[in-house]
Amino acid sequence: MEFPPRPELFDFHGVSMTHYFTDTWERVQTFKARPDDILIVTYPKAGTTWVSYILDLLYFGQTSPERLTSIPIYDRVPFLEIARLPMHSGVERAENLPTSPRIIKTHLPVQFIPKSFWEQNCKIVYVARNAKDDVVSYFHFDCMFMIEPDPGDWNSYLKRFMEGKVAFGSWYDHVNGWWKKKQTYSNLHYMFYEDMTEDCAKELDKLCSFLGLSPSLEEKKQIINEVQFDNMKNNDMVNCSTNPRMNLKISPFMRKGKVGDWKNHFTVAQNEEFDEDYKRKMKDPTLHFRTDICDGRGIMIVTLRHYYGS
Ligand code: PPS
Repeated sequence: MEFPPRPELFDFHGVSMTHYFTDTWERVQTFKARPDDILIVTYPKAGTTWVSYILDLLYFGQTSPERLTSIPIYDRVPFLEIARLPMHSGVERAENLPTSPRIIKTHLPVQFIPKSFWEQNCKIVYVARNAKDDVVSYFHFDCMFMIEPDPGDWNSYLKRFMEGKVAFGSWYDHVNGWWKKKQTYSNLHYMFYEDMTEDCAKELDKLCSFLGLSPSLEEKKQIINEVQFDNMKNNDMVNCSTNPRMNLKISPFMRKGKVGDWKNHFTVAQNEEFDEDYKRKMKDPTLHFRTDICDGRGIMIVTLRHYYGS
């Protein structure tokens, strides 16, 4: 398949963007949110698809199970600011969602969120992932996704990530901006990829309590099973195998799904430089990220204990 040329990054109101995310800007900004809309917000590669699938299952898994096998997750949970003409834009897809609630995804930094979401006091779920694993995941993604700017080699990519010269700008500004918003906007649930990996059941409970949902124990077990990495990787409706712009031979969308994979990519020198820079940018002691957690066996035991007792 012939892929179109990769887009250029440009400065858009202080944030690096490509035209794919700004072409429908007016329509994004004037989007009419409804009070029961739920917005999933992430910096790219933080676990958007994982949480999108969980929310979709929570709301529609029991009532419309046929959705799960017939509609790809990116159509069930549209990406608000994407514009890949002549296809329907993210805004159009969101507007045409037949569901209630509508679950919508965005990667926008907090200052770019359409004002109707605030006016309608919509529930917002923010997912954050530690910067080191995020940049590794983003690098592999940019290598294989032809609508992303050319990533170049790993070393230059890492530098550009630190400078915020990737689509959606600075990871540091994004996670901090949303963390700060949480202090004044109570309908915001801020969650971490690492916590999900460590104890998905606990995070699911917290999410349900935020959303005001009380699924049965059986339903929760089903969801936990359904959203396990291997099950999602083998599920064509969520693993992006239906997306023609992704060259999955270069890297799968569901790549490793691990905390700590950065250790396989960062050299000692890169790690030292990254840590120095990180300390300068991440001054808020209340926002803490983990770049390591216990191993997979530990995780499974934690999850099983949560449901079955020790
Ligand atoms: S995107 O393109 O921004 O929407 O990507 P996003 O979905 O945010 O992030 C993709 C990364 O999340 C991993 N992932 C998971 N990890 C663990 N468990 C589950 N169930 C899961 N689902 C998605 C996915 O593998 C990507 O991370 P990497 O590190 O590249 O594997």
